[in-house]
This record gives sequence, structure tokens and C-alpha cells, in this order.
Amino acid sequence: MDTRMFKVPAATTPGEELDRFMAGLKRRNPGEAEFHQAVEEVAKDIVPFIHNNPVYKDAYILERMTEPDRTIMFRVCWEDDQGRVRVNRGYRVQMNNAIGPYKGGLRFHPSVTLGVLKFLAFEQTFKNSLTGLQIGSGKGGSDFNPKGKSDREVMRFCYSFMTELERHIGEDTDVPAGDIGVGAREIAYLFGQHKRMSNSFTGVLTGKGLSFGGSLIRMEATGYGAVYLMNNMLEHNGESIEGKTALVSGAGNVAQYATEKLIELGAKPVTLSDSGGFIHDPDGITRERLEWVKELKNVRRGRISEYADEFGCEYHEGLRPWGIKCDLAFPCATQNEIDMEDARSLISNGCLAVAEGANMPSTNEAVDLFNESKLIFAPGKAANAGGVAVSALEMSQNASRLAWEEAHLDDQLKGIMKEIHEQCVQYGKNEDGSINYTRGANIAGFVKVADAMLAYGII
Ligand code: NDP
Ligand code: 2IT
Repeated sequence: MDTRMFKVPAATTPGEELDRFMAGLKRRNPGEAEFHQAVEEVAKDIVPFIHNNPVYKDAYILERMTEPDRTIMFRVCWEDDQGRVRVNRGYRVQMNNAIGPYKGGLRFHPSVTLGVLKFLAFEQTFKNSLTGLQIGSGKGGSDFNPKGKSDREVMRFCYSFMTELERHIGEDTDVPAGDIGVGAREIAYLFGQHKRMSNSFTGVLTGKGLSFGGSLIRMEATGYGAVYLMNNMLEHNGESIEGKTALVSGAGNVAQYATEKLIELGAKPVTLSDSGGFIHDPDGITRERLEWVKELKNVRRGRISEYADEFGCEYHEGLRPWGIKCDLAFPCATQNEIDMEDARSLISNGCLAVAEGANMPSTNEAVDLFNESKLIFAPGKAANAGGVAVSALEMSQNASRLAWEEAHLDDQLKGIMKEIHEQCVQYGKNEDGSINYTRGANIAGFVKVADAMLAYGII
């Protein structure tokens, strides 16, 4: 790339520098709204920070961090059960490997575009840095929709997807994992095809089944980690999780295990959702009902509306849960599921704290509103880092061909989330003593990667 594209005239204020930086980014990445949004959320904190730390500014670190090391796009052909030829698009964005091999999930969802994956890969840079482990950042996936497909169709798609991806990944190069639409079933098909093609059994994917190199706690890690971080934030404010009413959105991997940990810690989760709407169970989702949801979503692959039929509670079609009165909120479905209006209702209903289990579930306007209010807000890059952290622990176990015990892994996860909380406090303290976790996570995540990039020279 011609670095002159990044040259900006000397600016006087961080505000002007931010405007110029964002104008350049939008010009170079037209039409990628989610990527613009994710970068802007970070740049709002980083541009003023590097204004005061010119060593990063002079080396164009933020400009380099927003340009992926490489993006790979490829055709994925497969045959459906009717014998028809189907064509999807596959991607892998290898964002930044300054502090470790590229690491991040694969998303299979019809809404996947290059811009969506660039936003996710960019978030991953900061998140992975915050874990304190040796993992760089990446993200990939496809516009393939697993919904309504048979197991064999999903298998054929995964084989075809991996047939191209295999040459680009490796345990020391790039280690994909799951995300929306990619769970235990898909990872197993992908790993099986990689093993066959490469004639090697390595930790090239995480989130694997326990019988072929998977780690205990990985399945639970994102949801549990979000609740651990919430616990850290509440304790920091002299509060606790016990007895709190919680809204959870989503009904997939992250939502299920956030709900499980909330129940275990004595909170009362009252909602779950999917793309059809949300259920409201005012007495609290019990362990038994949660087990039913796991079977519904992971085995039968049904809709959350069936919960309302089964247990006789309300189902709100086409709506999101944020209007229900609560103490805590855990958005665990997808990006931009909390807008200004949702943020306003959470605040005016007295919600104490929000921890983002999903990636970028709040719009930038909603994030600003949360941070200007008394509500305690943890961005996804801090709150959902437990998943990728345990993925890194899976990589360590694979490299040493050992399997660690559940209690040991859970302790490590708790320790990592506590450490993330401390980094946010260190870099995000406001003058009145409150914590801006968004700024804390952005700056702490940035510094580690930026220092490595500076050390390498101009790469
Ligand atoms: P799953 O596929 O297991 O579940 C996703 C859930 O979100 C489903 O209930 C799904 O409903 C809902 N959802 C997905 N897309 C939309 C949409 N466009 N509108 C409304 N609802 C939607 O994914 P995960 O639980 O793994 O991921 C959830 C979020 O957490 C994502 O943002 C992901 O990036 C993030 N995350 C995941 C990690 C992991 O380890 N899995 C780690 C860190 C973050 P439906 O079935 O109707 O589509
Ligand atoms: O967004 C994420 O952090 C994930 N989907 C998990 C990535 C991973 O490599 O475990």
C-alpha cells in the first residue's frame, strides 16, 4: 500500500485528527459500515491518547492496525440434498499477528460481508491483547446460512470451505474457532477435513470436541467470562450479582452459558431471544428450563418462541428485551441490538450495569449514552474475552499434548477476567473515580500490540 495515502496535514486538536483519520478510513474502505463503526469507537479513545504519546502517532500505528495484514476471499461450492449446486463466499481476515498467531472465530450467517468480518477482526485485536496471552487477531466465515440445512449439507459445506482455508491456517499461523452459526458440529467437520488434507493432527482450530483435543470450559467460557467480569465490576462498586434480575439476549452459545452462570451465582435471568423475538419468564429461567433451551437450540435447532408454549410465559415477536425492568443486562446475540432508544429505556428503568457478551451489540450512540450515565458498561472486547482466552489455553494444551482439569481452567478464566478488569480500571479511571471501561479496554488493548509493532520497525 502507498503510505502516502495515510499522510495527513499537521492537525492541531485531537478532534480534528479524529475527523481526518475517520475520513481517510471511510475513503479507503467504502461501504463497510460496521467496520467504520468499530474503528470509530476505538479511535475516539486512541486518537487523543496518541496525541499525548506521539511515538505511536509518528509511527502511524493506528493506521497500520486498521489495515489487515491480508484478507482472503474465496468461492465455496457444495451440493445440497437435492443434488443442486450451491455457491457461497468464504473469507478469512488475517488482521494482526504482532503478539501471536492470528486468532478469532468463523461466522456462518447470511449477513456476513467483508466489512462485518473486518469489524470483528479489528475488535479481536484489542480483545486478544487484553487477555494477556500470545494471540494475534483474525476473523472469517461465510454468508452460508446453516439454518434449515441438514447435517450432511452442513458437512459438505464445511469440507468445501476448509478445502480452500487449509492452505492459509496452521497452529502457529492462524487458529480459527466458532462464532455465530459455527458451534461444536461445524468445528468437528472443519477439523476433520483439515486433518485429512494436511495429514497432521494439530491445534489448528479451537472449540474442538473433548475426544479430539478440545478443552474443558471452552464451550462455557464466553458466557461465564461475561458474568465473571460483571461480578468484578459490581464488586468494585460495592455490589454483588446475587438477587439481581438480568436480561439476556440471544439463545446460542454465549447466552446459554451466561444464563447458566447467572443462575449459579443466585441472579434471576428473565429473558432470552433469537432473531424471531424474545421470551420473558418473570419468575426466572431455572436450571431445568435452561437445559430444555440447550436441547431446543443445540439439538433440535428450534425457535425460542417454543419456550413460551412449553412453559406458559410471554413471547414478544419481533422485539428485543431491553424494555423490561432489570438490574443487569447481557446482550449476547449480535451487533447493533441495543440502539439509543434501548439504552435510554435501560437507564431510565434503573439498570445498574451492562456487560456485552456479543461483539458490538450496542451502537456507538448507545455506548456514549451509557458512559455518560451512572450505568456501569463493559464493552464486548473486555466482557466476552473469556472465550478466546480459553481458546488460547486450548492451544497451549494441544501444543503440550496435555489436558488440564476443569477447576484449573475455570480458575484461570476467573483470573484472566479479573486481570482484564484491572487493566480497564488502570486506563479508564475518570476524574470522579468512576471507570470508563470502554476507554480502559481500548487503551490497554492498544498499548501492548502497539509496543510490539514499534519494536519490529516498519512492518
Ligand atoms: P450462536 O450462533 O450460538 O447464537 C447466536 C444467537 O444470536 C442466536 O440466538 C441467534 O438467533 C441470535 N442472532 C444471531 N444473529 C442475529 C440477528 N442478526 N438478529 C437477531 N438475533 C440474532 O452464536 P454465539 O452465541 O456464539 O455468538 C453470539 C455473539 O457472541 C456474537 O456477537 C459473537 O460474535 C459473540 N461472541 C461469541 C463467542 C463464542 O465463543 N462463541 C466469543 C465472543 C463473542 P437465530 O438462531 O434466530 O439466528
Ligand atoms: O469473538 C470471539 O472472540 C470469538 N468468536 C471466539 C474466538 C476464538 O478464537 O475463540
